[in-house]
Amino acid sequence: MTELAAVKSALKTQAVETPSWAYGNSGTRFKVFAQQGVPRTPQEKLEDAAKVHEFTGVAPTVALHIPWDKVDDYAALGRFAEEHGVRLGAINSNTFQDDDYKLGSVCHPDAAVRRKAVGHLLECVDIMDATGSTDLKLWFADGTNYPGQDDVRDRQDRLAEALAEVYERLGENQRMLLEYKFFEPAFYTTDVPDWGTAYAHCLKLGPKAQVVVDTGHHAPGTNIEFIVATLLREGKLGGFDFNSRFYADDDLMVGAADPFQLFRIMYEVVRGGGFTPDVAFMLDQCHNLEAKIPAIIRSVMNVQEATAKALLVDQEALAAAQRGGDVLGANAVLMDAFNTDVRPLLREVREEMGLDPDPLGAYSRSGWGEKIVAERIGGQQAGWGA
Ligand code: LRH
Ligand code: MN
Ligand code: MN
Repeated sequence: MTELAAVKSALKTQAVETPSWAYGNSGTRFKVFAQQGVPRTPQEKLEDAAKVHEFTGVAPTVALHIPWDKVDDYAALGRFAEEHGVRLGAINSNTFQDDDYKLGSVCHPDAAVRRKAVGHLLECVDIMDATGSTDLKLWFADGTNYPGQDDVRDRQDRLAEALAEVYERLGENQRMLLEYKFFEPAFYTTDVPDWGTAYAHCLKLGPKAQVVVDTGHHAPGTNIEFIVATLLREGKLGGFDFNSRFYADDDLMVGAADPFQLFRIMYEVVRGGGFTPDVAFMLDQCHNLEAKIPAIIRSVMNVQEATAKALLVDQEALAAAQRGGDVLGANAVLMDAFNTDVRPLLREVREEMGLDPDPLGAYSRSGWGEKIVAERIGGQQAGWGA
């Protein structure tokens, strides 16, 4: 039988990192529907993130995206975060919004453009030094649109060279998380399209290079939990960018499209011993229609629910059924956990943490939503859909 106290204490130590860009206005290439009260500065994004942490108790860090969150003094921004009860988390690089990067960044055929891109990545490590962030999250939009456009093998060499230079610059307690995505904005080849390519680069680089799984970055039908299990077995799972998708990289609230998939992923995390600070649970979402802070609170709760269910799997009973070749029995053990209503358990966990058992209700009653609408005029764009 699963020990309930152990499940509860694991849930209390879970940490979900929220992304600064999810607090700003975002949209699609068709339209950004601006919302009232959204942050105008990185500091205001941190204030909102602090509210998510205040009401959930499990969102203590905030990921930054550079240059979307550009400030003069990153150490001061880190102090600002701490004064508000949160810390700065992963530094996300951006080598995809500059005109120079039309044909790629670190894989660009022109060495001068590659230099510029690597310069940005090194600057991100400087920012990590100032903020105390341990993770550099790299996602490259690099790729090609047409067969023959560039040499795909040479592009891999350029990528490896750039990554090696950044890897060398990493400090003792810093690591790089390499994110893959199968397409978009490139439509023919993408230079880091899948976990295998990311894994091969990370393996060559060394222990400080890890793969990050963005749940929205796979072809439909991909068995993401298998990738998670494999990366954990190899000691190469650095973390997640959680979101959900119906079609492509939709960046919808995690657990909204397929809570069963999220449960299966979390089960492999638990099974593979990945429930440690070495595996970062980050959100990477955009809230184009829905109110942002409540959507992020909801997302954190969705991660908690999937985690609670994964922790409730009776692993002994499962192993026994598996050993005995009891296909239906084994499946039933897993489904029993998935079908458990864990909301009462999570309410208890929150009460034991000194929180309101209903984070969304508590946020709504706090008046923060009305306050920011009244005080913040002319909110900032997240960076997407600009
Ligand atoms: C790319 C991505 C990557 C970026 C973020 C804003 O699609 O998932 O993580 O940094 O979106
Ligand atoms: Mn991502
Ligand atoms: Mn994405």
